[in-house]
Parts: sequence; structure tokens; C-alpha cells
Amino acid sequence: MKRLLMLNGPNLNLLGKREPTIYGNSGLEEVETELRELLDVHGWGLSCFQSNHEGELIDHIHKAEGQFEGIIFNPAAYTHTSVALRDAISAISVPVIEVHISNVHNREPFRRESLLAPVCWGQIAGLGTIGYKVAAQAFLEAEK
Ligand code: DHK
Repeated sequence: MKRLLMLNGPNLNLLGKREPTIYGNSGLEEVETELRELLDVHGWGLSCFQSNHEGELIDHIHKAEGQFEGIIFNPAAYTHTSVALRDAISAISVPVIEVHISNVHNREPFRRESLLAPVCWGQIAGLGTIGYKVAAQAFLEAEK
């Protein structure tokens, strides 16, 4: 069975409660369930992992090698700071799509830079939690 990994970084465990005007009202579990349902229709599986710790995200990226067709990754604040996550993505051959719920380009200037986007297949920002589904759709299309 083809499978995707959805990774979410720091503070995204608070999705739905955290700054809802920016990140929306849906909780992470709800987003995961909807994504699982979408993939299920196509016969694909989904694994999900959220962590507030950089090293745990790195470990999951390493372990993804050979296990998944793609990774949907919202690195949250690590997007703008983490050379270690960038190196982890570069170290594996599984394609990664970086997802941001908010439009990082119309917020504080420090959110405009992503250290990870240059080593990802693509980046989605500003579509709310729909962005995770758009990323899944891209992997489904690419594997047709
Ligand atoms: C989530 C965060 O937690 C921020 O640190 C990023 C991203 C943006 C998002 O839009 O999903 O800057």
C-alpha cells in the first residue's frame, strides 16, 4: 500500500485553540482524519506525527526513507530556523512538501524565509488546513 507521512512541528498540537484567526478552528486530529479519509478513497495510507521537539522530527524524517511515497510537512517555526531539519530532508530521497496554514508572506518579515523550501519538492502557504489536502493531491497525481 502506498503511504504518506504527515509531520507537524511545534505548537501545532494546539491547532484549533491557538490563534484561531490565523490558524483556523479545526484541531489537528480533525485535519488528520480528513486527510486519512481523502487518501483512503485512493487506497493510500497515512501516518501522522506531531512534535514540539526538533530532534524527534529529524528522527521521523530519517525513518521515512523507503517507507513512504511522500512527506507532508508543516515545520511551523522551525521553517525559519532549522538547518538540521533542512539537512535531514536533504539526506533522504522521499519527496517533501512544506505546508503552512497561514500566508507566511503577509505576516512578519521573518516568516517569509524558509530554510527548508529549497530542499522540498514544493511549498503551499495560506490555504488554511486545506493546504494539507492539496499536498496529498499533488502526491496522488504524481504517482498516477
Ligand atoms: C505555523 C507556525 O507555527 C509558524 O511558526 C509559521 C506556520 C507558520 C503555519 O502557517 O502553518 O511561521
